[in-house]
Amino acid sequence: MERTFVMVKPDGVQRGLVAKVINSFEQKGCKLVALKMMKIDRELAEKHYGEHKGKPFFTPLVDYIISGPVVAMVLEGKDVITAARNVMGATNPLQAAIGTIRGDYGMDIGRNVVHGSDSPASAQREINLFFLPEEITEWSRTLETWIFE
Ligand code: DAT
Ligand code: MG
Repeated sequence: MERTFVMVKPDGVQRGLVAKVINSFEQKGCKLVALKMMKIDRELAEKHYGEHKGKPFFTPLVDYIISGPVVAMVLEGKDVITAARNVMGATNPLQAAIGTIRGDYGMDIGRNVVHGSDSPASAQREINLFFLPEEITEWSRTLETWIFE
């Protein structure tokens, strides 16, 4: 079973979209195994977005992600990284399909409501950055055989 790191960004929290965002992943079939509200400090933000260091949007991106509380979570499931990215939609909400989180709730690439890991390597890295092993709850979902063959 794969895991991914997902986060409701500060705009999503400020706009009262936390429950809607979590619901989008739950109704898709992703299993929630960790969840917390937190404020990200600049050091963590710069590590999290390290791959974008040097790009013109890096500093505004870091300023935005530390501008208010976020809700961080770990989701589990077969191919959950791809599934969660599909639930989120394209990076730019203007290009994101209606029916996706970014497509339904966003207007601007710099305020795109939600983050999700883009590969197994980044999922592992981001989960370790945001969660201690004991903050992840292992549990078996009785519904599992109705979601995965
Ligand atoms: P994603 O969040 O879909 O994984 P990414 O990793 O390429 O996208 O970029 C991280 C965030 O940075 C993205 O959610 C929004 C912002 N961003 C990306 N490209 C941008 C651009 N060209 N201009 C402004 N912000 C951008
Ligand atoms: Mg990314």
